[in-house]
Amino acid sequence: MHPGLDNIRKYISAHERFIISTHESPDGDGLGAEIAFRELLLSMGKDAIIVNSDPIPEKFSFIDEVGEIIVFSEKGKNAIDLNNSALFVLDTNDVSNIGALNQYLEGKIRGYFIIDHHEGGKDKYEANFIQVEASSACEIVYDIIMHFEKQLSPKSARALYAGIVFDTGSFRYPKTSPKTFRIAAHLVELGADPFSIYEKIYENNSMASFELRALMLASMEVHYGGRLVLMKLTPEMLLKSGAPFEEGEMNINLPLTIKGVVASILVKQNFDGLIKVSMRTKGNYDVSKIAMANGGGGHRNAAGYKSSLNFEETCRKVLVEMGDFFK
Ligand SMILES: [Mn+2]
Repeated sequence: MHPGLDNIRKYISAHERFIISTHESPDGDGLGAEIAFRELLLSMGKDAIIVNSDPIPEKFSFIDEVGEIIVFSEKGKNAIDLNNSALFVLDTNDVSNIGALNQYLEGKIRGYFIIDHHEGGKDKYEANFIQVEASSACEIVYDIIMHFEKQLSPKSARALYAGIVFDTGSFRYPKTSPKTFRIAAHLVELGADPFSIYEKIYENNSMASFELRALMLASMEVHYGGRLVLMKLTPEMLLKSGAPFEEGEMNINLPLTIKGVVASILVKQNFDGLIKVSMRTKGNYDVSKIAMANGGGGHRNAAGYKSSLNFEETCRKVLVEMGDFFK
């Protein structure tokens, strides 16, 4: 049995009223986990509300079927009962990642408990429920619900399935395990429809986001014998396409689908003028070191930093920095 199960049992029995939250820019996994987890707490006779600092991105709005997720704001504040409330943090191991809500709750609540599957923050493993082998926070929440022998409604089954599909890239990413498929099978039995959820997540792009993608692909430069691709995302492209910056950022993963490409660089600028570099690699190319040397951060295969140079200088500099990998 995972020690997190005992931790969570104690935490739930010590409190009556809970606030559930997830990281800023919430994704399918965090949102799906919140919906099913709230149902669990309610079924145990507890009071529980979901409050996020950021609104639900349009593409994930289908997960909140009955509109139970509160967005933190002046209005949202009134819905939060701070008396004896305790916080659950889902899909991030750092409470500050839940955004403005965290600052508001600081010093006012009884404590927080993390349910997460990200690496790092090892000091938190003992007191929370952190399982880095899990494909998703939804997988952990499923385990918790089964452990307490509670029912999963079709609504929660759909929410958890959507989260797992999103966080595993449709059952492709490395943490997808036989267990992930067993859980998915059970969720389908309970009411999740794989085709309809796939359509909602992957066949729901706006025309504007496609136009932005076309502009970004047209900016593509191939370097180091086809091993590295650099793309640009500029305010001009955002204006021309009408798509939001966040949708452009996601295109960084596209070049890694090209045979032989092991590194994708995106130099990006939003309307605020700030220039940022994002780096993604496959295999043993540690870009976190380049990010840290420039005052940024990240992981071995995904990292970034803010640049103080102009746009073109930033592109040249990161190419030189990446060049060390391809000597
Ligand atoms: Mn996740």
